[in-house]
Amino acid sequence: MFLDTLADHCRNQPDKIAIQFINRPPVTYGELEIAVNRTSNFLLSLGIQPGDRVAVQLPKSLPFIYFHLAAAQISAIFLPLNPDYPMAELRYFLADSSARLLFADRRKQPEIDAIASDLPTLERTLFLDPAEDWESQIADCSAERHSPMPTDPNQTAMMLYTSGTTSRPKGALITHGNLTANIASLHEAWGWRGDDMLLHALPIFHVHGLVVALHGALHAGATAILLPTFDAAMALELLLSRRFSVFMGVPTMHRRLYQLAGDQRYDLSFMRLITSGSDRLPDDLFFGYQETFKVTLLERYGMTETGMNLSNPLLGERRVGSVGPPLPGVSARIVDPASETPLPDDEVGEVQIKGAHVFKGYWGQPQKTAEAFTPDGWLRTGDMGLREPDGYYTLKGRAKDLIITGGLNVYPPEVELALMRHPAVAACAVIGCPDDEWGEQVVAAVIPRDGAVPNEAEICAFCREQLAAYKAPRRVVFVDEFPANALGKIQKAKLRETLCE
Ligand code: MCA
Repeated sequence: MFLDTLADHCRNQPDKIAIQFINRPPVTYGELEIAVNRTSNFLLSLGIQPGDRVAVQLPKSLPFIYFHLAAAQISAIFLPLNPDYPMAELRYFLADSSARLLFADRRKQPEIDAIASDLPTLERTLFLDPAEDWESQIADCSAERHSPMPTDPNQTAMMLYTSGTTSRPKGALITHGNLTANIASLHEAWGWRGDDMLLHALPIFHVHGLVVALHGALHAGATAILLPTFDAAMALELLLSRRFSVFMGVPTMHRRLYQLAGDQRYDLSFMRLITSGSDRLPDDLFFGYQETFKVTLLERYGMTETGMNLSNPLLGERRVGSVGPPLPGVSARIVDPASETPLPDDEVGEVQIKGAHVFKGYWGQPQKTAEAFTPDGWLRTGDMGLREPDGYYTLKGRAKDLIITGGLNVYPPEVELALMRHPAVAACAVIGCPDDEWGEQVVAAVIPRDGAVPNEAEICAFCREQLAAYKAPRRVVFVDEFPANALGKIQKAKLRETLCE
């Protein structure tokens, strides 16, 4: 399993650097093992049992990584939360998951203390300053492992919340077996090596940054250098230092690097792997990157419920606009969305996925879990696509109305719910409008209440109090009515035509 491979690296190469935050002291594999064991023992001393949910809402930091690995090691369920979630969202995730323990940023203590009384299952919140030295706080805990490593592949390692177009966010349960299967197939497909150096600039509360990037490097016994947040100028300077062999990003990050380069030409061809994912890679960026950096981006396709499914090859053609063939151990098919019968090549249908990497279900939602799978066990991704005769897949659309901005999914109903709480809003509809930098931007169309004089900035700010910043509308347009079909249902495609510039 993934944790066993990591333990082997810790034993076999204790002096090698495992992770290092930029401009901070490095952490070797030997030190990582000690810190994770101490953190595990700390969690055990708090009474954390297998299956308990351990929530973490901290910036990208060493303690975050230790809590993650330690929770997984003692068979607890790690629940990472975006530091940007305001209290309304945080309260929902903590209540729904009935987390027993929360690690949070000390700066948020007053706000979190205020919601804690609504959360009877949350026994304890520990506040940390992420910059402070966590290791010294657990120096009294034993550096030996005192609990058996998880051996059941069906044991849940972490849960990650994903939204839906019709429901509140659901906790996707990712097992140790899922993580192990996914990382093994990526290891094979992307040729991870012990001497790889990863520049890690992604957030680590998602599968992309946590599993694909960080686990990828640790599973290989390689070194990950982490930026706490993405800074294009710093990332470009580091990439040009010729130290790195692997870098992973979302199109918005690649767009910023490309724009930063301007007319300059750079040679990053010494890097063996630069990936793009979480949103479709625009063709102009694919070609522009090639010209500017002498690198062909490798586009791949994944989702929270599965980790990575499809990927352009490391060697061989990285095809523009395509997400490549299935990864080793992954089965994919294209079906007619109505009958769910497989379609011939080149015909567009729903992408369905099967494999040991596919999650086991949604926390406490057997009905939603059942709906996610076909009777014979294929995961319904909700994404549309086609298979070319040579086995490459191309995505052709996504679950109805889903917006992707900067590589993050936004589901309009969540935003609409927030907007409807505003006294000046009589009705609203949220859409994504194309945007060069972000892929899409969240735009709200609002019908004001009679007599109300709503203000765009104030409505945006109102949403941000309830929603993470990336979900809040960037633009609010006031309208008298919405385009609707005969049944009165808002036609969002028409709305996009009129409102997107
Ligand atoms: C930040 N902001 C955003 C986003 N990120 N708004 C919309 N969409 C976003 N994604 C807000 C900030 O709060 C800020 O608001 C304003 O935009 C500008 O912030 P800025 O500093 O420019 O942004 P940033 O902090 O540099 O972040 C941009 C980013 C980031 C680096 C592209 O969004 C990011 O790291 N995205 C990667 C997401 C990711 O890892 N996705 C994987 C999930 P204000 O100025 O008003 O305060 S999907 C996944 O895991 C599956 C498995 C997969 O296939 O990968």
